[in-house]
Amino acid sequence: MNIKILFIALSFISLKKCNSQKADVFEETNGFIVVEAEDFHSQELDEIRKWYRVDENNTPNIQPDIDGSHAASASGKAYLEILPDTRTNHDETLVRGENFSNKPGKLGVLNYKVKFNNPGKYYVWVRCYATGTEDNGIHVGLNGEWPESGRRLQWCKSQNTWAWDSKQRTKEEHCGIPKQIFLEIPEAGLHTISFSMREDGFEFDQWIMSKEYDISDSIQNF
Ligand SMILES: [Ca+2]
Ligand SMILES: [Ca+2]
Ligand SMILES: [Ca+2]
Repeated sequence: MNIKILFIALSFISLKKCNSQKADVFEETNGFIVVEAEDFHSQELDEIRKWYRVDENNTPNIQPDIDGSHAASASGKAYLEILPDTRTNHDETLVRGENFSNKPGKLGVLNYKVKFNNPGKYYVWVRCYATGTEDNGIHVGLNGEWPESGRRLQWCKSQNTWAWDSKQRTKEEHCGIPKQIFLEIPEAGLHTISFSMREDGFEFDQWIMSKEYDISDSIQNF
């Protein structure tokens, strides 16, 4: 191989690597950060339920899964879905530790690395696509811990479309209470933000952490 061909080959390899590599560490600025769900750093506890990437060229063939791809209308034309989805409605059997986990950090844990410049309290928002009442819950945690304020994110309205929300399901209010989903970042520097399954079939497009609860001015597709 002459030098010129070698150089072209190496350029192609490095370009390809660059194109396929996602940011390993995200950075918060001005009290705000938005991250694509599909750009996670790592996944754990995925033997029973696992997050699969769905995009315009790829729909995972994991059954059961009653609905089709929603990639065309997702941010970045890609999202994650936790499959299989064995409980799509109230009449199907709830199996704790399998298709449901009210406890956070037990099934399908996604990790994201974030460099925070401004410590303090951040509200967590998630963009999800819910088709029923049994695929619309998730948990969020920080540095391997799962505080009460990160448990049971819930969507009720806006079914069958992508929707941003930040509400916590409680015994009294099944549709969730605003301003109760937040994480306290203790100090500036690198932290791990994690999400874990509450209900299988959850479709996860993006997430936001924001010091202001109202994010409507910050994003276009709110
Ligand atoms: Ca589905
Ligand atoms: Ca489900
Ligand atoms: Ca996305």
